Amino acid sequence: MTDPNNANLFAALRAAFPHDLDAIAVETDDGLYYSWRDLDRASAMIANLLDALGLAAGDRIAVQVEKSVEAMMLYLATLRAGYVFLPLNTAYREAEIEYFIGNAEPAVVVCSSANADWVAPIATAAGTRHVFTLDDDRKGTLLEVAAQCSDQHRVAQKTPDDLAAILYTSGTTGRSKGAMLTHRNLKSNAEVLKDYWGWRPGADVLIHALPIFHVHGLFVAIHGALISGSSMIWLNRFDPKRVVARLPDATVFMGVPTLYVRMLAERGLTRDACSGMRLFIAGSAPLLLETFEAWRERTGHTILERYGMSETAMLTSNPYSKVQGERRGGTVGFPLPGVQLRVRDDAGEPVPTGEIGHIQVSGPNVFAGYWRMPEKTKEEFTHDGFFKTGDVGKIDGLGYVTIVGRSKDLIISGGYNVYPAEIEGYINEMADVAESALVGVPHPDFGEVGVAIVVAKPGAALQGEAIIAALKSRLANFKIPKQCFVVPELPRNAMGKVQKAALREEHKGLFD
Ligand code: MLC
Ligand code: AMP
Repeated sequence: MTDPNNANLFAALRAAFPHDLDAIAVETDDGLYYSWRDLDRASAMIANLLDALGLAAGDRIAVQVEKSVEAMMLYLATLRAGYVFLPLNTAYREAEIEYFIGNAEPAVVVCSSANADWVAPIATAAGTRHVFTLDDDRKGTLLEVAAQCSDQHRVAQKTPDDLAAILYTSGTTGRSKGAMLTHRNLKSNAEVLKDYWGWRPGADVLIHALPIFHVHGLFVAIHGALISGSSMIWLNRFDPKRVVARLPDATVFMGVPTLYVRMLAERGLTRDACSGMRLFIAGSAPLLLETFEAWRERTGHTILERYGMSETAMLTSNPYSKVQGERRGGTVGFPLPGVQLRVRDDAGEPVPTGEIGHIQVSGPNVFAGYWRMPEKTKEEFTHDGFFKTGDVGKIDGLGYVTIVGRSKDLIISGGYNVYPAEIEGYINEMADVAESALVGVPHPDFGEVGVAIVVAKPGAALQGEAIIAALKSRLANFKIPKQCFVVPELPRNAMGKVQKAALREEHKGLFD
């Protein structure tokens, strides 16, 4: 039933479903079971619903819903029907959603029924023709309408260059940009990781505890399990106790470093609990060496750290098998097969082995450009076609890549990106504010968090708490600075540029 000449990622995922379609594909932590046949039928029904809307090729399906297996089915259905999936963080508020929907002009918006009263008007104003709801309790208009549709659906024919998804990311600077990912990008990465991480068709069980609106939970985790015909234990929310309790039933776990830090605080995390586990994978933010070592000490397992980004999916990985080398804490391993990764200096020239420079990459996984931003796209690629990641790092003599920092002004907090310019923009708009700076400082739980330093207009009285309260009504919760200080002036260098390094240094011990 699947056509090997179809580049549609769904065709590759579907082809890997086990022969026994009645076997369990997903078990939710609250006791629901979904078979492979359920995934096939439900994705067919939702795909038929999308097809019946008379959408054009390339139309975007924007989705801001709580995590659920049905939300994953909507993703699979979008691929299957050949449209472009546009996932949105559930924490985003009105101004953020207005920007994404206005920019992407989706034909369909799917939101939770709790948010429909404000999301639907934003969508309608942007020209979206169809708004559905989908909740995490298997309710909502999307499923009501899909229930009327056939459960037979022919997978849409796609070329490798057709778009499969758009992920909004701030890239290296400025306002959020939609990274356009093709079926080739996603499929090639899924196939490479299947081999590299030794996925065992039908035999692995992944604990899926990440959100499904970013690369890590949506692509790396879901594709990894499905393309190897492996089942998942599904948690709608990360809960360290529940993950630890389910380890004996699983073989693979993936998480951002915060998840590992929180699991280490659980007494139930023991060698015994992990004895059936094959692989722990970490990424999306730097894994501290102390977490890497504490994990090995406690569980006997060495975490495999890998590195990627929205524009490229996965780029590097520590080795899975000993034959390839050891897993080195503090490094992100080797470029994956098919990925070219190089380090260049400010002038774009190669740097000697072991020296620090800008990381540039190319390969079948590297995105097709930023949505409707050809100029920005051009700026982010070198003349010979390498993407400038905005990460700063080095490659040692054995080929291990280490990320040492970022040239992009980005804070990664608990695995979510926070762009200082965006938050500063909101603070600077406040009536009594003259200027502000947001810097990232170390945090024991989130790795790094934002701290705002604000200067009041002459004569104005400002309170840090009031600034934080005002931001809370407008921005996603993870972007809210954890502290806000009002100061007489910001430190500047001779050129008049705010010295963020000095501010970071001053506040680095805030959360010790
Ligand atoms: C929640 N909070 C955060 C936060 N998450 N603050 C800073 N950074 C974060 N990441 C704050 C909320 O604002 C709130 O504050 C309080 O914590 C409780 O909120 P919550 O929603 O109940 O938090 P919790 O469920 O504990 O979430 C923490 C988390 C979550 C670590 C489980 O952030 C998470 O799932 N992170 C994973 C992100 C991810 O998947 N990244 C992959 C990106 S892909 P208050 O003050 O309101 O109480 C990528 C590419 C690649 O980068 O390489 O993979
Ligand atoms: P995003 O834009 O959300 O896709 O975030 C991608 C960024 O996360 C990368 O450019 C890196 O800065 C960072 N990142 C991802 N994985 C790692 C890692 N293992 N170590 C350090 N930084 C990482």
